[in-house]
Amino acid sequence: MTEDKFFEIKKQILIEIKKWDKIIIHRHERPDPDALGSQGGLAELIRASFPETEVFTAGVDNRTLEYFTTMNRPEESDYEEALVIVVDTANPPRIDGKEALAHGNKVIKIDHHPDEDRYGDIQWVDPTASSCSEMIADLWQTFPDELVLSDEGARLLYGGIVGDTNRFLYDATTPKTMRLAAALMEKDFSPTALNNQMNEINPKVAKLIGYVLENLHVSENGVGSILLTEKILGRFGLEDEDTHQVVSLPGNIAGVLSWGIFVQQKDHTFRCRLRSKGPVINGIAKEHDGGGHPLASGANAKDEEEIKEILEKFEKATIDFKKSNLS
Ligand SMILES: [Mn+2]
Repeated sequence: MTEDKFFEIKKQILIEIKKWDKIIIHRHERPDPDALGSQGGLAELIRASFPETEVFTAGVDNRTLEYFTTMNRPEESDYEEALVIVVDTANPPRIDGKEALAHGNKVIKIDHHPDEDRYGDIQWVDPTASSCSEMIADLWQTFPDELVLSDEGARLLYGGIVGDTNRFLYDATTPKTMRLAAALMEKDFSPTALNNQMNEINPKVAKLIGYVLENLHVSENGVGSILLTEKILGRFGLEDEDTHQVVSLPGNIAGVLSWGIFVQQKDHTFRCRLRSKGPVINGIAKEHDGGGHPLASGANAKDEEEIKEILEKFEKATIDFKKSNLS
C-alpha cells in the first residue's frame, strides 16, 4: 500500500464527527446516484457508528432515484448547533439547500471534483477518487475500529460508485475503487438487484433513446449534439430530470469524441449536458455558467445562439485533441 496522503484530513473529519450531536449532510442539486450514495452512505455510517448522533440529509428528493434514498430533511432551527458536511459538490452555487453555508456552521467539504472553488473549514478533495461514494467507503476502511457501516450504507455507497464509474467502465476506476467495492460487497445487500434497478429504463425513456440516436447531429470532427426542446420532451411525456438516461448514449457511437445534449427548461434557457471521450471540456463549461469534470460537465445556455458558441468551442477542443494525439 502506498502512503495515504489524506490520512490526517480524514482523522480530523472523524474527530469533528465525534464532537457533534447533530450533523446535517448536503449534496449537489439534481442528485445523481453518487450524490445520493455518498450522502446517504455517510449518514448510515455516522448513525451506525455513533447512534447518539442526530443525522439529517438535506435537499430535494429525486423522483427517479427514490429506491436509492430519500431525505429526512432538517428544520431551519436544526442549523443552530450542527456540523454541516457537503459531499460531491464542487462549488457553493451547486449545493442543494442554501442553508448549508448561510448560518455560519462549521462546514466540511468532501468531494472528488477538481478543486476550483474552495469552501468549508475542512476540505477533503481528491480528484483521483472515482466517486464521492468511494471516498466515504475509504473513510470507513481507514478507521475500521471506530466506524461501523450498515448493510444499507454499503448498498448506497456501492450504488454511488457504480453510478459515477458507469459500472466500473470509466478510467477513474482504479484498483483502490475495486478493493473498496469488494469490501462493500461483503455486506448483506444484493448488488445485482441494485444494478437491475439502475439499468431499468421506463418505456417513455426508451422512446427518447430512439429519438436521440435517430436525430443526433455528428460533425465532421466528431462533435455530437442534439436539442431536446420542451416540445419534444412533452411529446414523450418526459421532463428534464429524465434526460440523464440518454447522456452517455452518443459516446457509444464510433467517431463521436465529444458531445452535448441541450435540454430546454421551462424558462426556455437550455441545460447543457456535456461529455467527452478525450477533449477536455470543463473549461468550456465554466465559460457558460457551469463546470464539472474534464470529461463530464454541465453548463447553461440562454438560447440557441449560446449553444452554437459552445459547439464551436467543442469543435476547436476536439480538433486540438485529435492533433495532439497524432504527434
Ligand atoms: Mn460524484
